Amino acid sequence: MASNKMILEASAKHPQPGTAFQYGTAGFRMKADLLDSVVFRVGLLAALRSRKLNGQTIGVMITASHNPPVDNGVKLVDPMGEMLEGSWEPHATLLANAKTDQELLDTYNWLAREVKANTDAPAHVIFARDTRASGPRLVECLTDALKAAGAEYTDYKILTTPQLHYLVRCVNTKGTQYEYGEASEEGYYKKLGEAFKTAMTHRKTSGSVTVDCANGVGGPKLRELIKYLPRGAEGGVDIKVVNDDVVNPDILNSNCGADYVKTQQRAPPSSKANPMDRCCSLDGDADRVVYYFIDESNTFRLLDGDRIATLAASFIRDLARGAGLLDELNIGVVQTAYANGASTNFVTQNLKLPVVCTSTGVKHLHHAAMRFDVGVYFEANGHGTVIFSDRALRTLDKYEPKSPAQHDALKILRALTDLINQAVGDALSDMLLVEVILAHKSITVNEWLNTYIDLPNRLVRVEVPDRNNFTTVEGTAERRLASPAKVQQLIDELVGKYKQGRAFARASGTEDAVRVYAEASTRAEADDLASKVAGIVRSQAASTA
Ligand code: NG1
Ligand code: ZN
Repeated sequence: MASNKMILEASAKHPQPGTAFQYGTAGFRMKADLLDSVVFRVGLLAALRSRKLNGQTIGVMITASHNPPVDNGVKLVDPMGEMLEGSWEPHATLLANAKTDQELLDTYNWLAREVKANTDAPAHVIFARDTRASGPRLVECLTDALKAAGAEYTDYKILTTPQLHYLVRCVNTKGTQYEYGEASEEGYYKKLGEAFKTAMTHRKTSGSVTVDCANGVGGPKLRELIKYLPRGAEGGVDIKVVNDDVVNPDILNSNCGADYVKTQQRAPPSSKANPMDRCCSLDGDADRVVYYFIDESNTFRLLDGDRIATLAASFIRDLARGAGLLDELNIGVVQTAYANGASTNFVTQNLKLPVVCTSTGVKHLHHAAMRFDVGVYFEANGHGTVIFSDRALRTLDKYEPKSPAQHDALKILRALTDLINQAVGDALSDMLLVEVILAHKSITVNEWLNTYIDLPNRLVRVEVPDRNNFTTVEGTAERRLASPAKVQQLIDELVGKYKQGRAFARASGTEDAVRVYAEASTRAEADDLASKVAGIVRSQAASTA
């Protein structure tokens, strides 16, 4: 039973450090030593959220993903394994910013009344953390809150972010017609392993795949997953695990991992890959993956989230056609404005599938993907998944194939619904998906790359006095600025001068900066456009400061 006194006493152990916090795209994320009070308060909110949702289980993940080892973060997972509902993000911010223990308690009780949650009703919370050194301390902050709030909880120790999302969904669907899987870490490996085996029937991968695990939680978890997968010789895959040192927490995400590879446009310096070797990198909590290789002229070649999305969309479309279901299933791709224009053209013109563009942040993509029967969504940085609607699952379930070829295609499609994490983008699951597709299409990474040619592009980070001065026009998926006045007009005039030019600027949701993206028909033009738009942003930011 929760009591005001218990909350006050527990809160006194975790005072607010006088910092202003905001629950953003990635939850709360910053230097770990500032996070004790934040994690404590997130614990209170998790209990409240569970109570509001009739005692359904809420997840709390402690991780800072691709950020440096000194950082940490915390985010909430809703009952079906999706991100916290947007309307609750301000509640998290409000609790995190209460200055004193008494103000926190008052805010908590006010919030409970506001959302109509009975603070004495049962509450269930499960949580996990990545491999960061600050994790155990933050877990104590969390459990202090859960005890004080009278919530029942289970500590799943160290997991990847997508594994926790999987568990939340399993727990909440147990015993229903939507039962997602066995609610245990082993259940996760078994589900992926079996689906992979089925999807690989009569296929084999060529060579091996080297997986850089960013020295994060993905390393030990991938090693575990491998035990459930057939090897290459058995019609499976040979996986070489590298950068999987989690004993020394200081090397997490350091010179390796998906974020390094994507932003530096190069393989980790430690890479021993030979030309044409298939490689991929996970990020620190294993919810992102990007592929790459070194080509025969020793040039680094990246296959990012856009490439995974186009590969998956093309494969699923072919399977749906093969099964005789192309007209039954509404398949679509969801991207953000950062997706390379060539990938968008490939999907609409070659695959003849619809593309929807949303604001940055996977929750927006996930939401838009839910409007399709099969929604493929990826951010260029490698975070994404493919979700199947209930209608799609029912269609696949009851369909009677009319030929052996239809039977085979249907079998693979059904296996994909289990292989692909339906709750959230999952690097381990996405990596197996890519391996399955490359094996089915019998293509190399080079052939995958040559499906279409990317437009040269450049992403620039511009530091400004106040990024909040940069607001976007509603309904444009952050592709047009509403303020500062005139800035969009200046960008438009400039873009018109470049062949295949496209550029936009928006305030980052995770850093104190404005990001400028530009693409054009040549490298020189893309670079020039990006630097000129950055110049406009800088001068407009200065004149409004
Ligand atoms: P911001 O800082 O809002 O651009 C970045 C990434 C997003 C997303 C979030 C959360 C880019 C251009 N932006 O958002 O894709 O992943 O971080 O981590 O990569
Ligand atoms: Zn991540």
